[in-house]
Amino acid sequence: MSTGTTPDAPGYPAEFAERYRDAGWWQGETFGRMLRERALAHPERIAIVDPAGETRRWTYGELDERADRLGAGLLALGIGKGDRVVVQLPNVAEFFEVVFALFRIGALPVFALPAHRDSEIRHFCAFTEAAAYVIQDVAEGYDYRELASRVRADVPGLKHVLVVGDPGEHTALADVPAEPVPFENGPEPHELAFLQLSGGSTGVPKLIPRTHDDYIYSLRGSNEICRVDEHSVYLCALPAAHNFPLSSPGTLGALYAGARVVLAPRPSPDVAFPLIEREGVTITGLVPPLALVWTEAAAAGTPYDLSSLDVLLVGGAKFSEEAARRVTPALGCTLQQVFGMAEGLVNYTRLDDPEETIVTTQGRPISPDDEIRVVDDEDAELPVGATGHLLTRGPYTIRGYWRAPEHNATAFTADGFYRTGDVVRLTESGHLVVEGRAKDQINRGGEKVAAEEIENHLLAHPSVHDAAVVSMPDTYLGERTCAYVVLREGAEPVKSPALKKFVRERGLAAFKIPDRIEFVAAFPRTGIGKVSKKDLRAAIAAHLAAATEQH
Ligand code: OOB
Repeated sequence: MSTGTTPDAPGYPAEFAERYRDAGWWQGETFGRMLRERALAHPERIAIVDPAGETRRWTYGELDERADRLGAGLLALGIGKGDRVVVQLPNVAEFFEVVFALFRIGALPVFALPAHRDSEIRHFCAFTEAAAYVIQDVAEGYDYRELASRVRADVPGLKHVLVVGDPGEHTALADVPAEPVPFENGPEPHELAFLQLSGGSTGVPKLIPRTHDDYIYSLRGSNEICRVDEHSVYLCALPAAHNFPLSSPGTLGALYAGARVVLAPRPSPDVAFPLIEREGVTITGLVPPLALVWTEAAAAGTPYDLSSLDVLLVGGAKFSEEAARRVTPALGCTLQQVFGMAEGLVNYTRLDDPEETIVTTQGRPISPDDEIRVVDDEDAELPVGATGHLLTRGPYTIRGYWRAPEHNATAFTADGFYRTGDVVRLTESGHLVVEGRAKDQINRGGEKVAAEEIENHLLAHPSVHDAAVVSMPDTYLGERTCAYVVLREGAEPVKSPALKKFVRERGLAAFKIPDRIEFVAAFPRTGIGKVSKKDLRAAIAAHLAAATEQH
């Protein structure tokens, strides 16, 4: 039996697929059928609450019908099974209408983030040969219709731009739905459901092919561990398209459980706290910098009643032990650390773990079939307690990126383990502690920046001879980006603000613009002549520490 292998990406070898089915991890579900079953079981129950403007409350029945009607309309536009559709929406109810319509007809959402700009969106549309691109008209003051017009001019294959709100020169999403039709060629459980984005360490973000079977298993597992059931109310405070709020246990986990999803247009306490009180939110997930802001806001005293909140998940970047200890006293809920990745593996501390485990570890895997290896630089397995590279394989971890055979050859071992790029230690209790990172990536409070991607943008400047982007410590975000630049001899000298502006104008997510630029005559080198990023990181860290001491 086929296992999700396509010409575009390797799937699970047959013996593994069989094992995961026999073990009951893969239960032959699809997202389209899952929503239909929930809608039949409890049509009147609220599925989605969108508080922007006049609060909208969509029932399971309504969401199901909308997905059917939009699916029919998309088919009528010529969008069908296997086609890619780049979805770039903020936290609005239509996000779910769109993705479930695509799930139903077997078209693959490509989950862009609202922060992405020309450079990323152009790449996603061109690389995936997208049939359509779905946007909101304007969000947070940014006009996505203009972005779409520019992308369309560059990517002629992109046939449809569908807009939530005022479409301008494009097509209104509201005009697409049609009379429901039977979706005869719907996706099978082992087939792809969507393409998720990797945080990445390469020049452009890689695409992660996830199947219905594997992703739904991660939801079911997450729900059990996070105790999400039909009484839960999940607040989606992070961007809905990201893997963490989507599936850990996230909005899709909540919908799987027949629970309620409340969308926060922004994650700040002034928006989220009143929603927690009004909607009786029981569980939510945040990146560490936001968890700190919430903790401080609650500790300072808030007029809002947060007592419904049972669980706060924190992940996406390392949460410091000191900050972790303050969560429960301030917010009155249980902290659950989550260390996950869009490629698959997700680890959680358990709700009944001892406090020491909750505040000092990043949890343990969802599945008994998640295989964990901690290895040295030569891939030799290390004893429990030693720090090394984390490799993993399992029932919801991909076996290869989409259309990336060369990269796959090094990103995975010959026997299919994914090289996470994370440096970890395994405790006796089987929990993982994240100690660092070997991949060339900066984790800016959960937002991932691939050094090479930014270096390429810097190198496009005529005065730049060489560039090396590294992390620098930051009390709020954990890390920020520092770009070291060597200027071209004899070229027009350029200053930091002008170079940042140059990068910004190339059109990329604001979180990727270097926070700091340092000009140097030459880079430190390693023994074999490579740029020593370790030395650069140490230099900027020392410089910042000295500067703080002087104050
Ligand atoms: C989540 O997914 P991605 O794909 O944006 O980033 C994955 C990477 C990991 O490889 C690791 O480097 C880092 O983010 N990370 C953490 C962490 N959680 C993620 N590093 C330290 N401590 C943690 N708790 O970020 C993601 C996906 C699903 C659930 C949660 C996070």
